[in-house]
Amino acid sequence: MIEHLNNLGISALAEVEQAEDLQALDVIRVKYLSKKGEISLLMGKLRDLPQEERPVFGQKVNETKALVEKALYDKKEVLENIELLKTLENEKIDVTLPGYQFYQGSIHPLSQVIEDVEDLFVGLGYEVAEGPELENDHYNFEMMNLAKDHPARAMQDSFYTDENMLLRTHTSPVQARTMLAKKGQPLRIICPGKVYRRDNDDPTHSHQFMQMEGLVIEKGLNFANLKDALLKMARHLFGPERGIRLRPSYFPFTEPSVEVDVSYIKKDGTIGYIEVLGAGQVHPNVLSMGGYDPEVYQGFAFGIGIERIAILKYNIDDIRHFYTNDLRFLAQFKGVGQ
Ligand code: FA5
Repeated sequence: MIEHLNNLGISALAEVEQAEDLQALDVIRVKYLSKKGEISLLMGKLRDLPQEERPVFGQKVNETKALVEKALYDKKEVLENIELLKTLENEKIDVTLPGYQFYQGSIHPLSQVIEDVEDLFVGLGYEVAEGPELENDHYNFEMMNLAKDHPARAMQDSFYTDENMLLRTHTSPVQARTMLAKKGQPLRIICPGKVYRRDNDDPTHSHQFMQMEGLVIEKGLNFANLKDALLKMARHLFGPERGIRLRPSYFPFTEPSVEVDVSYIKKDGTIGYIEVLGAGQVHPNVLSMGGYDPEVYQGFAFGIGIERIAILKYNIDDIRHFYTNDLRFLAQFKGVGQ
């Protein structure tokens, strides 16, 4: 029996020695040391031995078990190290390979125009003001000298949510809100934001577009101050070579009123003009409703169509390109004005 035990020990150690991976090692452990393993089973044979031989044999079995366990433990450590090295080798990072390319976004062309115009006017002492897009009829029309039944309301077909609330048709209601907030103090503001009209979409019109309102109220302002501000803006945006045309126009909230067109080269090479803003001297009624005495204060105001500016600046043939978020279109504005 002792000899059989010795043989088992020898073959177990030899198998451990030859094992090539952790799986093979586990098979050996089960074969010899598990409950039904060959060495463990020898313990069950103790009772077949004479009484006096049992302690010696029992001790021998335990010693053999311990030897095999130790060999398994040592070999496991060796194999684990080999596997770790293999993994490290396989996952080695080649720092010389080119890195992943990250797509770099760009500022939307409309935001670029807004930032550009804001920069100019903030430099001229204007503050940036904002107002809600869902606006009260009172601010959008009435405070702008457009009473409920005023025919000029038809110039701005509107989206009403109920009798009094509508999506603002222009940024002009921010004029009224700011005048009331300033409580008769002189002011210079610009107000960028989205506006909405029931216009049919075409290459130069959209039902949702962006405007930037400007309003200055001070003592002693006249039409020349308005013209000066508009020319500064046109030259800042388009350079001295672009032509500007001021056309007499009509808005209920300004008197006199003008529309400003900027020149562009048409596809056939001739010069065309595109309307980019409406402007004028603030109507005395609007000043009074806003809390200013028209005998003391004068004002001028303008409302710029941001898309129209971007169309001219970047030579875009259809306003709808700005809203479709086609990356091929937007990627062209990377680095422009940034
Ligand atoms: C107004 O909205 C006036 N509130 C502007 C104003 C402000 C005048 C202060 C006087 C004093 P108008 O409807 O013309 O005016 O629009 C102003 C600009 O918005 C136009 O010149 C044009 O550039 C742009 N615009 C108007 N409708 C559309 C549209 N459907 N799509 C894109 N841009 C438009």
